[in-house]
Amino acid sequence: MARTPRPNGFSTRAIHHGYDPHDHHGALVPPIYQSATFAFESAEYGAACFAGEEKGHVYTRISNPTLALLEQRMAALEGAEAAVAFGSGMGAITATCWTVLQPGDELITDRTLYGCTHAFFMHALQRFGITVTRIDMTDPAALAAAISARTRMVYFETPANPNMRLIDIAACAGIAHQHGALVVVDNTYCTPYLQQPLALGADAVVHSATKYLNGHGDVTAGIVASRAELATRVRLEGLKDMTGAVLSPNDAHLIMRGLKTLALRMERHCANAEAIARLLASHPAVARVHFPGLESDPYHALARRQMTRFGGMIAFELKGGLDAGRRFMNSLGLVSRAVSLGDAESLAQHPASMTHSTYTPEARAAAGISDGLVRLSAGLEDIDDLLADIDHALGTVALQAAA
Ligand code: 3LM
Repeated sequence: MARTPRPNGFSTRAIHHGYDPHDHHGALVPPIYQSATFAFESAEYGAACFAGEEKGHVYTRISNPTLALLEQRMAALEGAEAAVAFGSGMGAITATCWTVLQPGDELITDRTLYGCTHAFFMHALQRFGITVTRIDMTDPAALAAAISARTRMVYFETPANPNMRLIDIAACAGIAHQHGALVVVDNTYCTPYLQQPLALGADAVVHSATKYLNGHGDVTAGIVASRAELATRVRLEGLKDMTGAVLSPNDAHLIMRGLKTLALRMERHCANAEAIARLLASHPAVARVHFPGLESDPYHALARRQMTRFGGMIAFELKGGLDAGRRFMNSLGLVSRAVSLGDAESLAQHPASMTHSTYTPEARAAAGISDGLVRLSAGLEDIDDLLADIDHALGTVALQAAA
């Protein structure tokens, strides 16, 4: 009896998908095609490639075999037909928006977004005649009330950077599709290991691959994953002509190296974050912890529905506000004071003066990003060392408050 083909699991896809060493002299690790251009067998073949009649590689800003393998793997992990790689997450986000949106269109987004995405929407898209409407999308009824025939795109992060608001992907996608709008979800915080927005109804997923996907803090990169027709448009318009934000083949190789351990790393990031969140929640110096893994968190039930674990990111407020937050950060020894996230090293930063300083103070307040908020990316270190460092820094804050 013939064996029914069983789809490969997540890590098997992350390690093997799209590559057979025997097609490449037995090289176990895919070769890096570090070439900007590709020689044509004949003038006719080159012309046919340009006309789209042949599928050969022409120039790395359009396609490259090393980038193509990363793209196939990311599509396989996100459950997409296709993916496109970029030189940064902002490259992926801007290329998607420039490809899809036109003057007169409306984009609806949540109030909380990564600072540079917010700046791009408010300062660039609006300048080119696109209306950006910011709502509280944690309530799908607010989307239902705001959306209209002019709405071309609904865009959100979940969990949102930096304050861990969660948005119901299936509910918002359902509303958006009734009005013919495209749903784009930034899946950077979760990676496809924890959350699969396309399976929940999103049309496109964008990533800063700089973060967990690479996981080692040594590359900037971005990914868009979607159905093939949209990905081709994003490649030929947003990437090739509008942003030119191409990824280098060497960096694509590093992302693929990171993907091999993505599942293992995410489990450890999640476990470390859960332990840190519990320490923070029980400490007298802490006013509020934003982490969906805590049963008391307002997004706990939604996280259980649409994520497989709660992720590696935490935000929290200290009772002493901004001053206490600064003192906490300056008292850390093992945890680095740095922006970015998803690295092996644990990182702490202050959104109001760093990643989200692109907001006006009023917009930050409306998004619930208080001046005292501290963001922590739980790394892969030994949990006892992390807890000791964080507990020591919290103790410094508590001592100062008592003095
Ligand atoms: C940060 N974030 O520290 P790149 N989407 C999300 C992100 O968090 C980011 C991007 C897109 C941070 C970077 S701040 C100066 C450092 C949810 C980046 C953009 O272009 O690869 O950085 O991705 O929160």
